[in-house]
Amino acid sequence: MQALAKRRVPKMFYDYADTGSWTQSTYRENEAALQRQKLRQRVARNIDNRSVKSTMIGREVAMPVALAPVGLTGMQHADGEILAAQAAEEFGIPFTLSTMSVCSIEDVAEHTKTPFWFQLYVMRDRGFSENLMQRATAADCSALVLTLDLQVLGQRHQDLKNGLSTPPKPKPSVLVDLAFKPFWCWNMLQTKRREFGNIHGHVAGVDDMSSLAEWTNSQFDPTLDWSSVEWVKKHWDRKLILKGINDVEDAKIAAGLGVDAIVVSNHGGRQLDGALASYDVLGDIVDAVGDKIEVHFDGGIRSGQDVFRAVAMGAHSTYIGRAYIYGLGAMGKAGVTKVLEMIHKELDVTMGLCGETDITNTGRHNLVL
Ligand code: HOC
Repeated sequence: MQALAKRRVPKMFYDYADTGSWTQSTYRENEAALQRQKLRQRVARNIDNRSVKSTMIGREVAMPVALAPVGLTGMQHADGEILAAQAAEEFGIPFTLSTMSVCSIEDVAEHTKTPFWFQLYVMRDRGFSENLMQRATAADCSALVLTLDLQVLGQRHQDLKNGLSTPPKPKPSVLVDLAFKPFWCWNMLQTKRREFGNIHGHVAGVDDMSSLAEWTNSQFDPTLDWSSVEWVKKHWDRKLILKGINDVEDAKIAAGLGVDAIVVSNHGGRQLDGALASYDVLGDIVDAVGDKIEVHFDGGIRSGQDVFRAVAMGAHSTYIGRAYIYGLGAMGKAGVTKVLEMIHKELDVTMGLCGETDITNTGRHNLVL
């Protein structure tokens, strides 16, 4: 899927999803840390009738996996957010729409039946963020995923090289590249959605790609602090998940704020390069707050084995980002479904070969520690 997505999606957008910040060490470590974790093989146990069904903040899920919020998903494939949301809905797992999506909250709500989750950035313009929460409420979103680790944008060298800057500075090579991406171009020609749908038309004077990008970049709020979570709670009365916790002390503070879950995450290695791989801090965070709050995990998952590793380490459930983005870029909705089927199968077989029949009963006894 990754190879096919790379062939089909314009380099500028493929690279946007598939790179990290600065030297990309944390981006690479996220995957490597999971790979290092060895599993305990157990034999001669009856592993008939296996189940990987679980729950996430009270919602039943076909497996402990949700689709993570990913900015500009609609540039990997036309209408990408709608297609991914539909694939998740049919599979029975949650979809999270990014504030920085191409399709708007309303677009996704119109094309799905199951309530999805909405990821919020607290912007300098608090009125705008408040309005986003009202729109998410009106669209029946059942949970808000509040991202805490992007008060300023990590420097992504590859985006700058590709001209994906604010404002965008596309190079002539972008046009040459497009000539080799007919599948992507053809699909893009069929849709009108090519801008930040949650922002476009909702902010005065922000009406083209350049002003959109510039406004957006100026809006990430460096003053965001723990009191911002209290502010969000005043405007959002449904489930609340805090994303971007990569430190035990932060996890303890977050767990004391009366939210429903935290997501151990370093933003896929896109923010603080040099930060610990999410998996390397997961166990300590689970030990510190796992009895008080659901601990979710994001960062480096590329297979069902990785989902198993994270759940066995103590994560209640996981998120995939790039893994489904590859499927989307490669084959649209069918590609996302295919990725979910692969992960489900890998998770089921891995669990069985570790001697377990129920994902909710797995734990550190399944890991070589
Ligand atoms: C100027 C737009 O979560 C990412 C996204 C958010 C960044 C949007 C930048 O790429 O990590």
